[in-house]
Amino acid sequence: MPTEPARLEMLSALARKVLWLSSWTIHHANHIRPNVDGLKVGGHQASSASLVTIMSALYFSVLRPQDRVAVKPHASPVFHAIQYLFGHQTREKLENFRGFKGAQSYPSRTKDVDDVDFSTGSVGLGVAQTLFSSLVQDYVKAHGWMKDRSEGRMIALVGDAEMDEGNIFEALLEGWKHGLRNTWWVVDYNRQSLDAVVREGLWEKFESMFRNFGWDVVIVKYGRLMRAAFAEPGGEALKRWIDACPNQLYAALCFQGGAAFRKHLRDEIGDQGAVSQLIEKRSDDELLELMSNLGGHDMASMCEAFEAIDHDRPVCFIAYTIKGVGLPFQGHKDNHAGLMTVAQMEKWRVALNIRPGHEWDKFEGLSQTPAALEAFLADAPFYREGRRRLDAPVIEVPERLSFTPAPQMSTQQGFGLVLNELARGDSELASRIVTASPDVTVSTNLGAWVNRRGLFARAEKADLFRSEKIPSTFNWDFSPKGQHIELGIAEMNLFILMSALGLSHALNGERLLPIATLYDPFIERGLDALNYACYQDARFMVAATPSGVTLAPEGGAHQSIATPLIGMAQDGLASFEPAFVDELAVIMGWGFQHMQREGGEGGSVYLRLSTRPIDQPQRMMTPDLKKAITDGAYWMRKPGPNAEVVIAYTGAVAPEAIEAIGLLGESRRDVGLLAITSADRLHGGWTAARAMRRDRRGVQYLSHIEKLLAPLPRDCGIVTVLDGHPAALGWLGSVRGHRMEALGVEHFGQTGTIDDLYRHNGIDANAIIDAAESLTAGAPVRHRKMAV
Ligand SMILES: Cc1ncc(C[n+]2csc(CCOP(=O)(O)OP(=O)(O)O)c2C)c(N)n1
Ligand SMILES: [Mg+2]
Repeated sequence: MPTEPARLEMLSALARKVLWLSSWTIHHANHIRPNVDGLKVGGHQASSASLVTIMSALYFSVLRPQDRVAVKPHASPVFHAIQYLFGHQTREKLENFRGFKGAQSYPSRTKDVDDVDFSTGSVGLGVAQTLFSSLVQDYVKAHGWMKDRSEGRMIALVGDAEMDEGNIFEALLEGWKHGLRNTWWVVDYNRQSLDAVVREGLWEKFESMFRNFGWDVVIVKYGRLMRAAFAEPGGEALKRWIDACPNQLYAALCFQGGAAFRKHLRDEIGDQGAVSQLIEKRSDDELLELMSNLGGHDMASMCEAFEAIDHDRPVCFIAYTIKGVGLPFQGHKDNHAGLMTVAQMEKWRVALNIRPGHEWDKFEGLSQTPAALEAFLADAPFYREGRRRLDAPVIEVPERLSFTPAPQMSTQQGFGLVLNELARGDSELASRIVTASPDVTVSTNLGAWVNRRGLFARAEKADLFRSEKIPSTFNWDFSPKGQHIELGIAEMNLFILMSALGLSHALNGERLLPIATLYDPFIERGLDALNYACYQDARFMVAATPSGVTLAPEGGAHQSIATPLIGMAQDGLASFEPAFVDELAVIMGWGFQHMQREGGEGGSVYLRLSTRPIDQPQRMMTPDLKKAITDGAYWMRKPGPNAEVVIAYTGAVAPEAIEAIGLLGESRRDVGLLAITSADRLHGGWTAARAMRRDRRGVQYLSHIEKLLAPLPRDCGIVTVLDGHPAALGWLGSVRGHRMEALGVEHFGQTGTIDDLYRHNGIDANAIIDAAESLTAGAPVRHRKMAV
């Protein structure tokens, strides 16, 4: 049903207001707010303008409360202006756009106050997030948790140059495999990127690609004025000219205006009677209005396109637009950072009937009455049900996660065992866990969990090997009740899926506890997506294994060095590298709670695990030990009062550290062994304690690591060792001013046995002893064996 004229009129008026308010926001930040550092706020005005009509159509009319939207980063001022009209954004924050605690440059779930569904900023990621959020909605529905909620459409407003990002294509493929539904991508086809004009004919490539993946493609090229003109005598010739006009020329003519269009049309179409008349009967202004009436700027065409969708298949709308439309630099190829001058803004203000001093007034200059506009906004379906951000109760985590112990185990094995125990039980926790892996399910030890809990698909699909009775260790049955989502190899998809699953409590009102497994080095492949997921406060657990050079013969190229530093530096991610499985079980239990803590208190969890089987300690897990493990460290062997040296180790090198301690004990006094389960938590605790002491003078708060190191004599040396970059523990000496040597791995790529590689990289027992000797006086220490 076409939107009725009165409604269109209202929507167009609001869109005009949105264009003004978003432009004024940027103008204010550049010309009115005192700007001490002289930096201009570019990159928004032109980019925002092209989406004004489309976003106004969506937010003021088409969207339903259950829909979720990812807005192209540079359309942030448009989003904030729309929210301002709805009363969800404050003038104060708009006046402080891009300032400290002001409205954010790119829509931010965590930093903005105005109901952002998905953060954007790093182009491509928000787009893919909508796709995965739709799969998550299907997951929630298939598990019977949708209750009476309707299915929402996951909508991305996409820049055409944003489509260059490879992760979008990776997501498309994955979406197709999972029978994607309820996803709309609206491509702002302004044929401009940041630097340049987009290649000719790109829309044809998009069209065939999307259709290939089963999407509906809707091309919204011509606005109503254009369509009416095409119906006039000579209109066909005009349409042919428009269709044949190269992107760059069309953009340039939009910038130059009606007279330039007229000249080109005359020169290129020539005198052809009807079409010449069609052109000549319009003034320059009218001609420009006609030629810039592309589909994406025409309220009726956009509403029509959106409202015509009567199915749940994914849809790609390709909406033709002009970058900077309606602004003096529309179409100019340099307009990305373009800003209107004070004089241009002033002229426009007058044209819009906005009185000086009333620039922020919501309805200033519009011909409709404020009451009518208010009523229209209050009636917008999107906010009819009030608050759109949902929540879900905390899922209880058992006091202790159990596993079947063995004298020798690797942490990777332990991870599989803990999950297997959970899978065997019937806890609420286990029912809310969703696992996913990029084609490394079995090789990261998720097999037992998947065998018990099954793979997820909307439709049942039996494991043919099983039904054919061919022996196989793994049961690969798919069903709507399955709890493992099998992904292709693309790690970007893994982390964007984590981002979507990890926001389910806020988006679907149903909490999921997602766990991703992958090989540790490939964290780097998905790093921007991981960072993005953390930035929007999605909650998940990553088990990365194998890691380091400890994976030894498996492949030099797969050895990870930087990941301990990534784990420390990544905001919103608590990182752990336990050596023993009892530690891992404690950390996982803590992790499931951490994933559910509110706001800044909680976050996601990264477990850097190993395939190296090592002797497991036989010990009681006391509450103190538990706490120390999750705080990041404990004394495996307490140093005596006259300690000359202590060894601090992390992860799989525990046997080397233990061996070195034994040999050192023969000639060095009171040596201690510090087990570090989380360099990240230790360092974070230390930073927080310093900040607390600085902010509240007199408070004698000590962090965990300060307390642990406090008893060490001043001249005691510290040797740190891990299978990763030495800098991860290299800060330990500065906690209390101890001399130290940091051992770790700085080069990768060599295969060999663990012994070969530990020796080669200087993280074996001998290297630890050498380092301890260099920090202490005394007789030479007996080495493990002579280096060969
Ligand atoms: C991953 C990433 N790389 C680079 C950028 C910088 N950047 C911001 S917008 C943009 C291009 C914008 O082109 P398009 O998507 O067509 O949007 P438009 O400005 O035309 O609306 C670039 C390169 C970014 N935000 N994210
Ligand atoms: Mg563009």
